[in-house]
Amino acid sequence: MATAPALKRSESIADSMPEALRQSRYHMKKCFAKYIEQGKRMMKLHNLMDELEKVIDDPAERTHVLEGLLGYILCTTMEAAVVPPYIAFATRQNPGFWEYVKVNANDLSVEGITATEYLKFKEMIVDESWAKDEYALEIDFGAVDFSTPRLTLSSSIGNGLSYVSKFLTSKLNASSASAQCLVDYLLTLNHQGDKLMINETLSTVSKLQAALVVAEASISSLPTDTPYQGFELRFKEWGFEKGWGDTAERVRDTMRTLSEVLQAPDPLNIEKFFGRVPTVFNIVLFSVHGYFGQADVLGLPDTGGQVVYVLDQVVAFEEEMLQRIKQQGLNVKPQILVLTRLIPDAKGTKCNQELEPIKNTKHSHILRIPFRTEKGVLNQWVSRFDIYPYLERYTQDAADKIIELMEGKPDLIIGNYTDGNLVASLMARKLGITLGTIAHALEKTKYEDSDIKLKEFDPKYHFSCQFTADLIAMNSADFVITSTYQEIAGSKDRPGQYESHTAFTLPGLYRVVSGINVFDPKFNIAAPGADQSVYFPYTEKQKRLTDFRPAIEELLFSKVDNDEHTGCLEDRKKPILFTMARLDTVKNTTGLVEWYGRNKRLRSLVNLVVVGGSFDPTKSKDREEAAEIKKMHALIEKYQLKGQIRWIAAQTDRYRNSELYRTIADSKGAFVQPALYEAFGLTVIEAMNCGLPTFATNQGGPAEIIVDGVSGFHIDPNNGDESSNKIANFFQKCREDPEHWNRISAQGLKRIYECYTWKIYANKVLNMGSIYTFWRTLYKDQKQAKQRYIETFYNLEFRNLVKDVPIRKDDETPQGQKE
Ligand code: UDP
Ligand code: LCN
Repeated sequence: MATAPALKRSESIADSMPEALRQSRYHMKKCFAKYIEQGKRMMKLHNLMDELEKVIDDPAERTHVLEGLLGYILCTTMEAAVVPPYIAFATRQNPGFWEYVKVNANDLSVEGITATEYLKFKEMIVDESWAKDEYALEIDFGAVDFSTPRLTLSSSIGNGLSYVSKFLTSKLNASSASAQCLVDYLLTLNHQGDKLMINETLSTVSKLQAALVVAEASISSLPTDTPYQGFELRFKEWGFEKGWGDTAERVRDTMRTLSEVLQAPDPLNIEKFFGRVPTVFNIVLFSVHGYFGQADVLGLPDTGGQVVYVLDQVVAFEEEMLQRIKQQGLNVKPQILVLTRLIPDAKGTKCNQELEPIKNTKHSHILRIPFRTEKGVLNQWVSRFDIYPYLERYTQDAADKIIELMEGKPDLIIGNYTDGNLVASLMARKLGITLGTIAHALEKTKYEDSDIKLKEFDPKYHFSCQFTADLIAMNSADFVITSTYQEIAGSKDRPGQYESHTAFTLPGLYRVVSGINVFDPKFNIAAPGADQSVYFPYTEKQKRLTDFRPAIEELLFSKVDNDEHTGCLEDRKKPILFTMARLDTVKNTTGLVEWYGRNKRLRSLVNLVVVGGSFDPTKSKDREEAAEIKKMHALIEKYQLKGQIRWIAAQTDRYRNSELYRTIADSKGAFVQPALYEAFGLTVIEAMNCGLPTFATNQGGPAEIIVDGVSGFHIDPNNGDESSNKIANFFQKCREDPEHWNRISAQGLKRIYECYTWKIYANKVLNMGSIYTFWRTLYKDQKQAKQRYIETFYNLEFRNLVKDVPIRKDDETPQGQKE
């Protein structure tokens, strides 16, 4: 199939399909007759291929068809809606580029159709009368979003920041009015009322340009390290305020950069200048659901990598902000608040405490605000799927408290996940502040056909609320932070999480014909890191946390079974294959155990250590976890793994965990992340930071983190034998050439230092905060129009949907947990 010819860029599927069908008309007639045989239904690529195989039983003939144009067209098909006599195909030749065609199975005639028409086909399968309703609600964000520039290449998606600098360049070059916008913008800068950069004396481009020349000349006679205070008064007379730099050298450099921008704008200077404009001093981050705390929360429902990510993010932001504030010659205390939910019934955690300082920071806090209803404060945790009825009131309560604590409005609001993003967007609108959103993982792509199966999913997951909230947040956002490219636009064969919101339908509710545009320059990839003071290489002997050694020795090798570990490792000399994750189905930990069980060669080479969950299914609060626990016990039994596997219950101490990764590295072992799908995968970078060679799923973010065969390895979670052999080959090769292990370990670390550190992340995101705050002022009118559309959608749709989500009564068993 790989040899099938690609279409030329200019050729559409609709144009080429008739020819493709003609090439093997006889087989195609049979094949399309087969497709429609079962009546209305959705088909995926593998269904289309299976049926094709049944119809063309001669392998040579089949290969001929698949290597032709038709094979290529089928390979670009993401799904097909069968409504006899038609089959409507949703095709995608490249990330972000979709085309829809319908084929009549009787005469094989082909016609290009619009997204709307395609969605109607899908609706016909589940709700014919709605599909035929001429007045069915259509959501079209594209219609109110026509003037902002767009990228055109799939390969540019996710590089928003650098394209915004380019677009700004042409905008500033094009008209003097835009340059005046920049001056007007600089005039608005202040910190708690104190002006920054310039004052009204420099109210026009020409005045500013002239003053910059004078100031630069006067500065050049000063020693480079002269503090700003040494010439502050003179500068003020000319119209300059603080914020240009802490020393003569820095001030001169910033001024020169602005002069260059005003003279002949270029993207590099624009990015550099905005990296220095003092815009962001106070940040509010929202991570509303779950147990958000600094200790004892991992493993509780809805609490995973997001908590780790947000806490590390705060430390990185604060460090970067302190450095920038100092370098710009300011004496300002930055403040960061992480807003979450206060849970009175906190199960021994600190989640019932209102304000908690964040460790390793000077000025950052967790602020917890309870969920309130007409009946008062809600005491217990609620699942993220049931959280929607509380969010509007929460936003109001949170806004009041934030303004009180910060003594004013924040400069930047960042949301996390659907609930945090919705609250963040409501608050950003209310306060008129720049908004960034982060999704970690959008729920929509996790469940097959989650749009048209709305009726099936909604009672349990309230996807109608979730998808509506996601659309509101992603369209309100000034910039979207993602961890990987695939999160936005997927890969060649798989649509991205955001991309899947471009066109979809919720039959009976609304049809989205333009939900989001992944070519919008608001999309940015800024991958997180792992805290390098915790996750450092196993070779840094003097830093090793040796106090944990006895506990880790016990954890890995003691011969007893207890609540913390079960199974034992008889041959201590073997390297250890290690995995650690929440015991969810999607993490596929049991899959790894099964691969290991089946692969004798791998078993002879290494021991297996698994961290996750607990051992008694009856004590687990989560239905999915309970099933995984049972499955794990069954696999250990089935493959007689005792003696070769150590199963350790979920661990909460990140310091001890880091030493565990390093101990595994001491054994010349490896880490495996075998998830069926992983949005990003913090454990992958934790392991790599510790110098542990890593095998990670090729489904999702880890495929981008690791360069296969260089800085680690990709494994296919859907092909266990191939994956376990790949791992076995690695260990076999390490036996023959111990340097092989060292090379992969060193390359893994190199990859991390180049691309996956919190320092890189914080620098990028703060630059976004600065540049998009200016960018949004240039498109004020359009933004306002779009905001009105969003408000209508929120009021008429979201608020109504929320009414169907039951308000939780305290002491009720929450959904998502065991009955
Ligand atoms: N983790 C942990 N103990 C466990 C399992 C996981 O401390 O028993 C941590 C792990 O070190 C990582 C986070 O939880 O920091 C999981 O993040 P990841 O992105 O891998 O997955 P998520 O749980 O967010 O889906
Ligand atoms: C949520 C996930 O599912 C993971 O893949 C991410 O690594 C984590 O959040 C942090 O972003």
